[in-house]
Amino acid sequence: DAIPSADQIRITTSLKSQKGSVWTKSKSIFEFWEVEVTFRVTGRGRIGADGLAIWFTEEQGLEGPVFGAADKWNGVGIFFDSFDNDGKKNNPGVIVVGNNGKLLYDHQNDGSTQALASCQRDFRNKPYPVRVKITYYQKTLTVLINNGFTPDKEDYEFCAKVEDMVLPSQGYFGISAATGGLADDHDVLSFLTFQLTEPGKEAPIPDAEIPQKDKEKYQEEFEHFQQELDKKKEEFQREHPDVQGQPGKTPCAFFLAADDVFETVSDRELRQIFEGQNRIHLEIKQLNRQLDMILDEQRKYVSAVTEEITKRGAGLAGQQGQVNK
Ligand SMILES: [Ca+2]
Ligand SMILES: [Ca+2]
Repeated sequence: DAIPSADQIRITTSLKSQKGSVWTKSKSIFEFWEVEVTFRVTGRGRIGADGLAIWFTEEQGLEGPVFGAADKWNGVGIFFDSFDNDGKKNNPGVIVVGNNGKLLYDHQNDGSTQALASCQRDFRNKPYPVRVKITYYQKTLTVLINNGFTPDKEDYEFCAKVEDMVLPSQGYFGISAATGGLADDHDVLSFLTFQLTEPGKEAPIPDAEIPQKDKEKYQEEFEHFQQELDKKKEEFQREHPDVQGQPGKTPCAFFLAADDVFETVSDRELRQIFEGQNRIHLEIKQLNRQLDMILDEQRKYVSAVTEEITKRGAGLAGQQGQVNK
């Protein structure tokens, strides 16, 4: 049910029990690769669902129960799991799950026993889009995240690393998302794939002049339908006239309605906190840089002084030698 628009693709709208996915049209033959994905997960609730997944799989995924895509995939899924199914208070979180086509995803436990690596990050409702950089190089899969606190595109933090990971040599990249009883908007702003080549090795493409990162910007033409969204929303509203506006009858609707009352104020406060944190973050970075410079200066000074002392020591020893004669 992915819905494309000019600058982003809405994988799911914030309606209950939605699924959507988008896949590359052609198989990637890159031995080593990197993907950079920019997305937003937004919802009115303090808790959202279900989450978003980035895939590299042998076949294009069909619709299914694993964050909108099919189970028993062959390849790897990087899951941005919003909802804490097992109640261990470790969501939203990011987990990496590999599959040889036989494993059934353990949704009820947030895949905790199947995770090859994970990190706990709250990627929902951030002032800037969340950026993820996933690198697969010489059997090592690395996940870096810019958590959407800063607009700095290169401000990545380490999230997870899986070594000795064997992935299909060819496959499709994809992104999928799903909502559950609670519902977030899952919007993808960009999805870029790069080929990585070993230093000194030719890229396996006949033409020369292949930069180390071969910019293969994949912008699928999503010719589907903005109108479908409106139609669906209208249908949903017709079928559930009580959800909008009034306090609802189900716990979920009530939760959303209750949140609505405070939305503007808390949103503004949140934004102010985010901006404050961002400034602090930048200040600390600046201080760090200055400290590094000072330490470097000090090192130079200390070594100059040490040199001088050594020289003088040598001179003194020489004088003493003369005196002794
Ligand atoms: Ca979950
Ligand atoms: Ca959990």
